[in-house]
Formats: sequence, C-alpha cells, structure tokens
Amino acid sequence: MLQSNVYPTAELRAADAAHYLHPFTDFKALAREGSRIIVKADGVWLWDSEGNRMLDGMAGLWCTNVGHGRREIADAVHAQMTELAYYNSFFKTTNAPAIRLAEKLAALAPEHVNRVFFCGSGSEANDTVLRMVRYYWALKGKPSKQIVISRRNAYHGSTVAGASLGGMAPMHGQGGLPIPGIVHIQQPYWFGEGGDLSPDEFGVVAARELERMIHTLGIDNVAAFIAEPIQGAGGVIIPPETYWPEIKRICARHDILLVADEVITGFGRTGRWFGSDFYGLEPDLMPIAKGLTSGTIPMGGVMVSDRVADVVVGIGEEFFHGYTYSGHPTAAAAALETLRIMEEEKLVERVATDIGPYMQARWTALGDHPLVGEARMVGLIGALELVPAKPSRALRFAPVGEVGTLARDISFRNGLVMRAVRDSLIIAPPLVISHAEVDELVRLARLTLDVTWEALKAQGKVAA
Ligand code: PXG
Repeated sequence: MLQSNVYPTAELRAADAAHYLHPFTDFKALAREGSRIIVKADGVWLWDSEGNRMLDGMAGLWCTNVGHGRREIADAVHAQMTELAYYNSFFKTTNAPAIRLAEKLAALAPEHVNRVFFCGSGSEANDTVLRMVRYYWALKGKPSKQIVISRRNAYHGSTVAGASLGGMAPMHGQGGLPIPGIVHIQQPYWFGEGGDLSPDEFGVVAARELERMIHTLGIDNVAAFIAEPIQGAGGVIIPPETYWPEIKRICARHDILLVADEVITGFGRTGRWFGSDFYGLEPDLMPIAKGLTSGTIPMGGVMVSDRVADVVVGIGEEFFHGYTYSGHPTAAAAALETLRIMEEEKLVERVATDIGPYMQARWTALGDHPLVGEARMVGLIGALELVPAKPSRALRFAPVGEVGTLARDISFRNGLVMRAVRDSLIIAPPLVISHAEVDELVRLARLTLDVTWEALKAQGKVAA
C-alpha cells in the first residue's frame, strides 16, 4: 500500500503552485485549495499522494482505454527505445513501427480510409485537418472553398486552429478566436436546446442548419463540416437518430468534406472501432489521438480517405506540413501494443455486447434519482443531467455550473472521478472495467447524487 510519507505532499504542492502552470485551471483557486497529486494507477484505479484510492471514471482524460499500468506497453516502449527511440519521417526517411501502425490503422478504419498522417495530439490533428481540407480544394481547382463549418460547444483542441474549430465560447473569448474562415452552427443537444420538438424532429432541424449555413456562405466557399460523432467535452451529447443521416445527405449533396473528429469516439468507446462505424458516417477525414496509445505516450493522427488521398497524394506535389514527432517510433510502438491488447482482449466487442450493455442498464437506472433529468450512455460514454425538479427539461439550476462542480467535488471525495460539464456529470471509464467495478462505479455515483441532493436541500435549491 502507498505510504503518504513516501511523497512529501505539502512540499510538492508548494512547488506545484510556484512553478507549474496547469492546463484549463483557475490558478488562484488551485493555489488556495492545493492540487491532488496522482502517484500511481492500475486498471481503473488511481492513488493520490495521501494514499486515497479512486475509481477513474474518466479513463484519465477519455484516453486510457486499455486501463492503467499495462506492463506490455511499457515493455514495448522499452524495447523500441533501446533500438530506435526517435527518428523523423521527413526527407524520404521512415521507421518500422510507424509503417506497421499506418498499415494496422488502415485495416481497422472504414473500407474507404487507407492512409494516416501522424502528429503528436488531437489538437495537432485538427490543425492538420484545417490545412489539408484547404489544400485539397486548391488542388481540385477550387481555392475559394476555404471555410470550415463546425458547431457551437464542439471541442477540437486548444491550439489556435483547434480552439477556432471548437465552439467553446470561453475559449473564443480569450485571444480573439475563432480565426477567419471558421463558422459555427447549432449543436444537436436535444436535452438542452430541443424545446418542444421530439428528439427526432430536433435532430433534423439541427442538421438542416448546416444546409442553411452552406447556402448563406455560398457552396463555392465551403470546404468542410467538422464534428465529433458524439460530443465529449461539450457534455457527452449523443445526437438524435435522425441527425447524422441528414448531415451525411447534406455534405454529399453540396460536395462538402465531412470530418469526423474521432479523438474521443475512436478505439472502441462506442462499441465499434470508430464512432463513424457506429453511425455509418463514411467521413473524408478522421482526426484521432487519445485511445490510439491508451494515453501512454502522446500521439495523434488524421486518417485520410481515398477520396482525399487520391488528390493530395495523386495530384499534389509537396504538402508543406509536418511535425518533428510525426510518426514517432516510440509512440508508434506504444500504439501498436495498445491495438494488439485491444484485439487480444476483444475490447471493442466487449463494449458492444457485454460490459457496454451491462453498464448502460445500470447507468440509465440512475435516471430515477430526483436530481437526474436524463441519464444517457452509448458504449461506455455517458452523462447525467442534473436538474432542480422533474419532469421538466425547462427547469435548470442558476447560475449554470455550480451544482455540477459541487457534485463533481463530492464524487471525488467519495472515491469516484467524474467530470462536470455545466450541470451534468460525465463518465467514460477504461474499456477494461469489470462488472464488479461497474457496480461500484454506479454505487458511488448514486452516493454522490444523494449527498449532493442533501446539500442542495439544505441550501433550499431543491424541493425538500
Ligand atoms: N478533439 C476532440 C474531440 C477532443 O476531445 C481534442 C480534439 C484535442 O486533443 P489534444 O490531444 O490536443 O488534447 C480533444 C481533447 C475535457 C477535455 O475536459 C477534453 C479534451 C482535452 C482536454 C480536456 O473533457 N479533449
């Protein structure tokens, strides 16, 4: 067992506050409250420097799909680093793990997707997307097709292109984003924005906004539409069934490239290898990252369809784009081992037919709690919408986000890591989670709801 005195928590926290600028963090609040120092992880479990054990309901940050502490990946990385830790893929050079990984990804991806451009993260993948779609249309003799349409409350990364493609208003508010040439339409968030429409009616209405925007901008000016098959960071927004077929129709009709951002939905999260398989999207480009290496080593990529590759590879001369770490051999070795584990342990099938349905049944049963307006889950990605009263979707907590954060903090204290988005709680556990661990996760989630409910009752924010 971990001993808290092995890690000098107070000293580490002081150094953390003095020197380490954390991502997406309110620095004053962090310095006031002190950070939690994670020191060890195994399977679905995390330990902090004070010896507390927590169930990792978020698979790290939607990425440790094969579970923490996989020695096989450490061994593969060790072996690769001993042989060739790094070399680049510029100047007509390459390396064996990157080649094997590209070949493997082509085999796993939908039929019409057979190539990959490697990079270091999901954000870099989406920077690549922006450059590649514009390059594609220029090569096709349509250089005016420059604009990418995305959605409000989408998340596509934190670089300038990633944050611009994303639809997060607070991110746009810092630093004058989005950059020109990127516009945003309605998201298919029925629970929050569907009004009096049925989910199916709303799905069509939200999708048709794409068609309206294409007409407003002019077909000759629109390069692509980008979207996550299921929005992750935006709050696990699972679109109504009518949404994707209508989007597909609109993209095909107007000759707009469809980009499915698979950074979260890729690698088994939905019970298929890709969210695009789950929804039958047939996208032109698929940014990937996270689960590709199960979060062990940073790596991303853009999977490229034959339609785009035939132009970029077939007609193009040199695409002036690439990263020092494109096709990094050590990262590729981690990815190959991750994919080998996924196949050996049949993790995708497991999510589709075993642990997925098991968890969905238990998770959605939390919908009976007085605090829960909707409990939704596909594969192993889900959310609970917290509301002050039932059955209405119209009643919400004000100000938005306070109750979500309160519940998230209570959940941490109970030993379950969930993520809060607005006033919802998000879950996306490692795909290796056992049935007993699902039972424990759901027990802790219900405990969190009960404790939150009592706290809100004491504050007069819900009916007694
Ligand atoms: N696309 C999607 C769909 C993502 O979810 C990125 C791109 C960017 O990937 P990188 O590797 O550059 O971070 C992401 C990342 C959250 C959270 O709080 C989600 C992400 C990143 C950080 C925080 O839910 N998703």
